[in-house]
Amino acid sequence: MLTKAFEGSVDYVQVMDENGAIDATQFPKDLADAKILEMYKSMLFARALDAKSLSLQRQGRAVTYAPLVGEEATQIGTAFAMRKQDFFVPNFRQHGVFLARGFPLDSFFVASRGFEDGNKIPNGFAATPVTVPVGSQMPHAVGMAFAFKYQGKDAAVVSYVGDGGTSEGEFYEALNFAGVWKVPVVMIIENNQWAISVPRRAQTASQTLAQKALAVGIRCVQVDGNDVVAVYKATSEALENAKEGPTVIECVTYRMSMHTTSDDPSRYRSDDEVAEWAKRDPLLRVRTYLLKKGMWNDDLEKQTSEEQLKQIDEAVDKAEQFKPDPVGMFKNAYSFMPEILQEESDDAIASNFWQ
Ligand SMILES: Cc1ncc(C[n+]2csc(CCOP(=O)(O)OP(=O)(O)O)c2C)c(N)n1
Ligand SMILES: [Mg+2]
Repeated sequence: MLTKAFEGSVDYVQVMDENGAIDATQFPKDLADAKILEMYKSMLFARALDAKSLSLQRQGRAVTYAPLVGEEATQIGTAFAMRKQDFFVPNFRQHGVFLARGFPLDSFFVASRGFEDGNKIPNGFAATPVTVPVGSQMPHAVGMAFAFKYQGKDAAVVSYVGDGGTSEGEFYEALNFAGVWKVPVVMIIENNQWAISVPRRAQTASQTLAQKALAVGIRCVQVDGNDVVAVYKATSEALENAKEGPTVIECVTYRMSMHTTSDDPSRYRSDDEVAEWAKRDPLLRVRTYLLKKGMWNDDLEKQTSEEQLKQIDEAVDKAEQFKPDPVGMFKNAYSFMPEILQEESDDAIASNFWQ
């Protein structure tokens, strides 16, 4: 006897194409154009913030920076779908999500200067801090979602992982646990095609990254990650369903810039590839859509950009006036102060090293 032990497939969803045209069969019923306009402004803001951060780093006014340009639809679409009570678990590239959820802009720039004080999550802001060890945030996200379920909370966890991150053991462990316990977690795979210099095709032989969820009984979908409407739709649906269990959403997008400011992508990828993806710019299609609807024009774009830049510049000024605790660097590694670190800290204070 031969029967099928398992059969599965993964849907791909695009609602707004590269030309701003809508597939009416996929358009979310509750999504007003006013919200698409807000998302567009938020995407513009994320891009402006990105350009400013890069410029500050190049001037020696900020530490290493991981650009988000190209990934605005994935970040803003997911951020707008989240409810206030939902918990956001980032890796290190979701500056757009932080800002769209109301993280203080001046704190963002304090962190950019390399001071831990800026990474402090304000009271009531439902997020963990930036996480650099790839994949390590995933078990935390699933553990938190387990706690929410146990406590009967009406909240979900929305966690982010890169295409490279989906090869980590912690990703699979988290995925398996989430499936078994049916916890309220939405895992966003921000597939930007590159893990530093390792391309997506060399990362895994899996046809999609989303399908990794099928092996552990989790619903999954792949969306055009440069289509903010598709991303918003998939995330909203996953959150509505979170009480029933987890969802994995693979957002297919592209890292238009370098991995971080320490990287030079021209050494490992072609200009043609970048140019090809530039045609699928996530902002361009929303702009076209809003122009056609008569909800946007060049004057509004100029005015909005000026206002956003002013807001960003004011935050940078404030952040540059921030005086960090000079021995702060000794304080955040342990929950207690080991003797040897205390000695180093005392020596540092005695020698006034920062003056
Ligand atoms: C456990 C671990 N291994 C290696 C690194 C170095 N590293 C930092 S980011 C990165 C690639 C991550 O790629 P991906 O998950 O696709 O996220 P992206 O940077 O593209 O957003 C690597 C290897 C790290 N931070 N942590
Ligand atoms: Mg990547």
